[in-house]
Amino acid sequence: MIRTVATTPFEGQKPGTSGLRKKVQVFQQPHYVENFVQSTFDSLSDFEGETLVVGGDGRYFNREAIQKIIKIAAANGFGRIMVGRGGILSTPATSCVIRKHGAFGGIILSASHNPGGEHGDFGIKYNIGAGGPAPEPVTDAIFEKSKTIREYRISDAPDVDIDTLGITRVEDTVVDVVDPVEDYAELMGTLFDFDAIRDLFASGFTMRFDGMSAVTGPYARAILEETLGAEPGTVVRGEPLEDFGGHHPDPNLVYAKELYDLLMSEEAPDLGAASDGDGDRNMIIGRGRFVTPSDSLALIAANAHLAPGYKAGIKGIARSMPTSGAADRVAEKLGIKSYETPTGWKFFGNLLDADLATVCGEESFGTGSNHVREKDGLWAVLMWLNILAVRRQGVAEIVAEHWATYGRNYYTRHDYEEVDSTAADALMADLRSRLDTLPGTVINGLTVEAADDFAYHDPVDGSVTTKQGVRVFFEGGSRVVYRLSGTGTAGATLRVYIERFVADPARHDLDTQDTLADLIEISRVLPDIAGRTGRTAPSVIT
Ligand code: VG1
Ligand code: CO
Repeated sequence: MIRTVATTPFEGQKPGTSGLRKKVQVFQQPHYVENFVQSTFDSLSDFEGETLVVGGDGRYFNREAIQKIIKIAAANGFGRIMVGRGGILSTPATSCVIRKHGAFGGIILSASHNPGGEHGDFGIKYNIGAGGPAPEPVTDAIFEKSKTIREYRISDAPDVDIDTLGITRVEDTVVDVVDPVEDYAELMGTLFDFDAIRDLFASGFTMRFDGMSAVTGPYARAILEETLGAEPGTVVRGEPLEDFGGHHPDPNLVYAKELYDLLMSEEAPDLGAASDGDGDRNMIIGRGRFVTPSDSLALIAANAHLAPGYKAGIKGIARSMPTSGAADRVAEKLGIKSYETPTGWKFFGNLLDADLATVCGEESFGTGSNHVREKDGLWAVLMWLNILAVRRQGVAEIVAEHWATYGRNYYTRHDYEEVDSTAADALMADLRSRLDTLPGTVINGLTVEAADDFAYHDPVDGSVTTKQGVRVFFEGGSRVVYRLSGTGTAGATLRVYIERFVADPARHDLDTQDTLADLIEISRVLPDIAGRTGRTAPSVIT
C-alpha cells in the first residue's frame, strides 16, 4: 500500500559540488532521506512508468537508504528501478547504466572520498537521463522543494532482496537487481585495446591497484585480473567495506601513501593506481614517478588516439578552473579548443553532450571522457594501460617526453580543513574586496598581473555561474587560486591551488614544493591565513 506521510522541512538540504553530503547521523534522522528524495522527485516531471537507476559505494547506511528510495520511487510512479546487486554501483557505472538502458535518471549514494562508517559521511546525488550529475537549475529546484515539503509518498512493502539478481515488484514497479560490473566492463571493452593490454601483462608488466576498500575493487578484479590477465593479487583492498577499513578512501599522496612509497621503492611494480570511495577518482603512479592529475589529463589528451575508442581524435579538452594549464597546451598543439569550467563534474555535461569536449579532468584526481557523464577512475587506469601497451615505454619516460614537448606545470594543492566557517567566509570576502587593487602590487618579489573571481559562461546553454574562486595571476605565468570546498561536512575547507609553468627541460626534475616555495609563502601571507584561521600550515598537501 502507498502511504502519504506528513513531514516538515529540514534546513540545509542544499546539494553542494556533488550532491547532498552530511554526517551519517544527519541522514539517519527520521524523514531526512525521505524528504530529500521526495523533494528530488517533486522537482522533476514526466517520469511516470520510467526507469530509475539506484546504487551506491557500499558505505554504512547504503542499504537502508536504498530500501527507502525503492519504496519512495515506487510510490511516486517510476515503472522500473534498476539496483546494483548488494546496493553496489560505482559512480561511473551508474552513469553507464543510466545511459545504456535509457533511464530517466539515477540516484547515487556516496560521499565519495569522505570517510565512511557509522560516524563518517553519507551522501545522495541525483543524476539526469544523460547520465551526469544534475545541473545547477535542477539542484536549486530540489533545494527549493526541500524548504516547503509537507508530505512524501512511500510504499509500505517489505524490504527488497537486493543481494539476488533478478526481478521483483514493489507496488506496480518492477525492481531489477543487476550485476554492478557487467555493463561497465562491456563499455570499457569497446573503448580500449584489451588484446594489447593482455599482451602487456603477458610480457611481465606488473601493477598494483589499490581499491582502498571502496567500490572499485570488484570492477578492478573483474577487468584487470580476470579479463586482462594481471597477476592475481594485483588488486589490493578490493572488498568494499562499510567503513573503508577506517581510512579515507581518497587516492592522493596523503591517503594512498603506502602505494606511493611502494612505487618509489626498489620493489616498485611498473604501474600503481588507486581509486576513491565511489570509483570516480584515480591516482596514477609510475615506477619512481607520480603523475599529477593535471598532467595525467594532458597526457591522456595527447595520447588518446592510441586507444580504439578515440582513434579518430578528440574534439576538445575541458578542465576545471583550478586544474593546471597543462591540458591547454596540448589542445593548442592539437588545434582543438580547451574549456575552463567551475569545479565539479556537472559543468562538463553540456560540453560533452554538445560534442565540444571529448576528455575532461579536474586536479582533484578526476579524469573522464564522453563515454559516460561522470569522471571515471578505472577508465583513466585503462587509458594509461592502453597507452603503455602501445608505446612500450615506462610512465616516467612518457612523462619526461611530454614535459620536454610542452613544458612542465609544477602544481600543488594545499587544503586547510575544518577551519571556522565564519573566518573562512571572511577570508574569501576580503580577497574579493581587494581584486581591483591587487594588480601591480609586488608581494615577496613577485608582481601580481591580474586578479579576478572566476565566472563561467556556459557556451551551450548560456547560463552564467559566478563566484567560483579567486584567481591571482603573477607575471611569468604563475597563479594562486582560492576557493572553499563544497563537499565537506564539518566547518569549512579552504583550498589553495598553486601553479608555476617552467618551459626549460633542464628544470623539469625539481621538487614540486621547493619549486613553488615562494608562491606557497605568498599564498599564505596574501590573505593572512594564519591570522584569520589560526593555521600556519595546511592539513593536506597534494
Ligand atoms: C571536490 C573536488 C572537485 C570534485 C568534487 C567531487 O570538491 O575539489 O574537483 O569534483 O570534490 O568529487 P570541493 O568542492 O570539495 O572542492 V568526488 O570524487 O565526489 O566524487
Ligand atoms: Co568520488
